[in-house]
Amino acid sequence: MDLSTVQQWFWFGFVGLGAGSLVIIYLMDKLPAKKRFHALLALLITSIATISYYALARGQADITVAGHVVYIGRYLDWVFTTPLLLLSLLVIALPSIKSTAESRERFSLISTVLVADILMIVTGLFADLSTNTVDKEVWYVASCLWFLIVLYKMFGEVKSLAFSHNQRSAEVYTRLLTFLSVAWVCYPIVWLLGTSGYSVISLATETAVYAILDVSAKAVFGILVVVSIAKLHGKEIDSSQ
Ligand code: RET
Repeated sequence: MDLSTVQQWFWFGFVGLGAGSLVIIYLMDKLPAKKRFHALLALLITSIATISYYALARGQADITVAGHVVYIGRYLDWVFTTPLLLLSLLVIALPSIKSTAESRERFSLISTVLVADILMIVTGLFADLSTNTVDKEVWYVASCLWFLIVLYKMFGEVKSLAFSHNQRSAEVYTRLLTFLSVAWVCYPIVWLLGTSGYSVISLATETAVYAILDVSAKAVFGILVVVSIAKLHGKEIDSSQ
């Protein structure tokens, strides 16, 4: 079988995310039963991405619009996995609810972040589907604005609420959020430089960078979440059993 470079990178993503899922399954056991949902959430994210990479590699997740190939599978993946990634951080930041008022505040904060994130992906898809520059730029800017709202809320309100609850989990939250943000900021840049934007980089380079980013932002990130939770709850991963 003769694979193109693009296809090879799709398979790299598939293998990387699949392997990440297996590592998360292995680590899940090491968490106290009440904390396993963190690992389940991480596993759900890597599983969705593994499926998406399989479809991309098999050529089942792209459509051609006015001669331009849109990898629709990416957006389908992101529209589920990016809210779940944010949720995995939000449940670390805001673990306990002490009053009804707090629970309402928490609900509206979580919904704002998740809705803004979903709109970021949907408007990004519209940018990719646009056949003229004006539409493309308007949708792109809209998507970036939603992205800024997500970052603003996560670094602002969520972070300060986290510190008002529990210092140790707030520190874990901040560390994971910093890792996540560094990876996430690269996506709109790759998008703009790649075939969806100004085609400054080749499709092969774009696919390679996305694959490396996806493996880092989902598999490596998921493993970091599980290890951090294990440490936070006093169960050393390597000393158990
Ligand atoms: C797009 C294009 C339009 C502008 C912006 C974007 C942001 C995408 C992001 C994606 C994150 C994806 C992750 C995937 C899983 O690992 C849609 C590329 C702002 C932030 C983390």
